[in-house]
Amino acid sequence: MNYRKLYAQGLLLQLKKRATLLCGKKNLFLLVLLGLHSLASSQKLTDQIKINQVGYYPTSSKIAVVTGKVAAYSFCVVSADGKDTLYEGSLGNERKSAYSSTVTRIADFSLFKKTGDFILRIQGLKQSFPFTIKNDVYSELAKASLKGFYYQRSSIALEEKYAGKWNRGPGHPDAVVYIHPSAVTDDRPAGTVVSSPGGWYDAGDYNKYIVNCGITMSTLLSAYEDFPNYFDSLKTNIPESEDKIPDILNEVVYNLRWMFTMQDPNDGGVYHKCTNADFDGMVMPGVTKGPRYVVQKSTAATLDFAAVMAQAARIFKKMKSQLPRLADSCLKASANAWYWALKHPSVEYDQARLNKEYKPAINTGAYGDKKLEDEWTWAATEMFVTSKNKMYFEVIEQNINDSVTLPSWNNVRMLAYYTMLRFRNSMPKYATEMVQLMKQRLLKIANEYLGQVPANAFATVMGQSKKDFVWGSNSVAANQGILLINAYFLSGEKKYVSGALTNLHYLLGRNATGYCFVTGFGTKSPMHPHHRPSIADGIDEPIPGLLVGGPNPGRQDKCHYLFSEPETSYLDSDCAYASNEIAINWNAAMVYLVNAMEALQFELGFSENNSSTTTTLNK
Ligand code: 9MR
Repeated sequence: MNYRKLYAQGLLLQLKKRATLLCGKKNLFLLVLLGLHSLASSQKLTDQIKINQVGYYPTSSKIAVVTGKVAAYSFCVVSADGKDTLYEGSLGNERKSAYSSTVTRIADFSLFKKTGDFILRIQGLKQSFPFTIKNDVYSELAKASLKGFYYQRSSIALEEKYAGKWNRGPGHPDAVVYIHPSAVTDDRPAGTVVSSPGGWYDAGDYNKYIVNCGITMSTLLSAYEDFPNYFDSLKTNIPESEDKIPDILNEVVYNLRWMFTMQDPNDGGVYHKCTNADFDGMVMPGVTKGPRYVVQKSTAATLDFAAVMAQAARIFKKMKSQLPRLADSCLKASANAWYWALKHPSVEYDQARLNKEYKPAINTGAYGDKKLEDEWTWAATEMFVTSKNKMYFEVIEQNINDSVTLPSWNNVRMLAYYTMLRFRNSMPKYATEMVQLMKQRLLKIANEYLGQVPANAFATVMGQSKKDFVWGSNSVAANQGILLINAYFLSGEKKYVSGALTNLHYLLGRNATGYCFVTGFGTKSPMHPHHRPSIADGIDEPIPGLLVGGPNPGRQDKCHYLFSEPETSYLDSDCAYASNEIAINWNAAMVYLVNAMEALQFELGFSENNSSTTTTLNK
């Protein structure tokens, strides 16, 4: 989608429909008064009306947020051709946003249930970006976010029939990977060569990191465990789409097979990452041919690996005819990793320290983590649920009093909660108390989120705390949504999914920047993500389906930002890796959130089977 082109198209379209001023009503008196000049300028699009640029389900809540001072008291929903005003509503009172100087007024058109393509109009402003109301409104986005992982595949060529105009050659075959001096053992001395092909590139860079695969794989596998029927029929046009395995799992297997190569078969320990010494330049995969290394094993990587393998084992156990040995291999790899971790309970990957000791220095992403209690709990949980072995339960119990918060790549305790609670009805008696405790804690967080929505200037769960605006803040929004969906599983209460939906709306445009944060979707969408293939492929549009990092007042990239407040410190420039990179862990959270909505829309009454005939309430 080309932002500028759409603006121009909007202008043209609207010039044709010039008898449609003031919320689209044919008002001849006003037409005469305003004349052509003001007509043209008033008909362009504005991002001052923050709207979900993809759209809304017919019977779900529908909110847009107007930012800046506006004199009007009302707003209108108008047909996309500008002809018909279909709904009029009042703007809410002015609110002051907590983490920027933005002032907002809410336009709530939840009662408008007609399906089709629409715009919003507010007197004195240009018109909003267009949006759609229909069943399955996020279905393309849901598929594209998963397809985003296909575009991240390393080592293989992306063929045109799957990748369209973003087809490309292979890159980083990783058939020859050196054991970095930091990783040398007796069995694998200096100069040893191993093979570590496949897997996904982590982000805008071309390296592959085990720790970040932890939360990423878990989020995708959990999406499958939570919505198996939905995902069983979801196709994303990838090379494996014709096989008998759901595409989400086909995609997961592509990375899982790489993860196996990262385990040292001699001792079960897992290398922290497979990497260049330095980040590649802004070139296509395959252009650089520098040496690749696996670096020191770490306890965090090994425990994350153990957790993922244990979760994968119980899922692939049910697919023995399609993937005969995979589940057994996962289980074995998981146990071997666990035993390595027991012998090496706190080996940190401290890149700065290693660089003082070993050459070449490694300067790619560190994903260093000092606090490992959460990794222990998570690995033990996945292994407990898969094996039912009480030994793992006892490890979970050891840290049960530690606090639990929203998950991120280095904070994985909540992933353990999701898994324990998913299987709460098949737990042994001795786990009852623990399950209750986990349930209470998760619901407490969910209730706090919901409690603060009314006070939020954008009426979202996202942005209630300044801490939400970290590097990768958009994944905070998506992960809050996932937590709320888990609260729904526990309680059966729709309000939690409605809360999650506020954050999907945030990600798709109802936020202080006015951006729809997924490439290829919305009118005002990132065009210049910090993503090497998108920069180097010579194609104007970035690779689609990728969630950018989002506002991050830290601005560690030192690029020239136009705005610096927490909610607005986002820059659509390929320089801006601190707010405009893409990453597999962020995309996985998007995959979960948007696909969960598609899976739940009818059960929750956000969509109805006959909603296309629903008429509006006030017209
Ligand atoms: O997502 C990571 C973020 O939490 C850290 O603050 C940041 C700096 O260490 O690194 C981010 O991860 C990057 C990784 O190190 C390398 N690949 C790109 C990742 C996304 O920016």
